[in-house]
Amino acid sequence: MTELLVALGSNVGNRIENLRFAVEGLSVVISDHIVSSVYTTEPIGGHDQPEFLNAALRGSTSLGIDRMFFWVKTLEFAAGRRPGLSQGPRTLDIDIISFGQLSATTPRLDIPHSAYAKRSFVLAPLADIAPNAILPNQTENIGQLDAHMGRAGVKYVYPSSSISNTTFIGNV
Ligand code: PH2
Ligand code: MG
Ligand code: MG
Repeated sequence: MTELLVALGSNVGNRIENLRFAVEGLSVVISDHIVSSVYTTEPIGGHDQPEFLNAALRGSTSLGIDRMFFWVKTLEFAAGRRPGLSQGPRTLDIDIISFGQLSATTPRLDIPHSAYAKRSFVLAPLADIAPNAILPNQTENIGQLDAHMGRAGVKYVYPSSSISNTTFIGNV
C-alpha cells in the first residue's frame, strides 16, 4: 500500500457537492482516508474567476501511480471538468500532491506537486490532516511550511464532515 496526499479544489457549479463527489469517488481506491476541513480561498493564477473551495485528503492505495492518475482524471471528467485555461476556473481539480516517496517529473506527472509548498490553499487543508509529513525534496514538514506561508485569503468554512462520512478528529 502507498500513502498519498491529494488536494481538492472547485470554483464552478455546486462547489461543496463537487468536493463530496471527489471524496466519494476517491474512497473507491483509497482506504482509511481522512479529509480536511473545507476552506474558501482567493483564486491564484491571474484569471478573474470565482473564489475556490479547497480541501485535502490522505489515505492509502494499492493502485500504482498510473492507475491512480487515470482514476483522478476520470473523476474530474465525471464532475463535468473539460479542458480549459491553465490556472482557470474548474468544476473539480484533484491534484496528487505526494505518492509515497515517489519523485516524478514527466509531461504528465509532477509529484510531489511542484507548487504545493508555495500555495496556502493547498498547505492549509494539508496541515489539518498531515502536519508532520515531510514530503520528498523538503526539509520542513507541512505544518512548518503552512506556518511560514501564512493564510492570507484562506478562510475556514465547513468541517470535514460536510464532505466525508469518515471522522476527522481535529479542526471541526
Ligand atoms: N487552483 C488552480 C489555480 N488557482 N486558486 C485557489 N485559490 N485554489 C485552487 O485550487 C486553485 C487556484 C489551478 O489548479
Ligand atoms: Mg490539477
Ligand atoms: Mg491544481
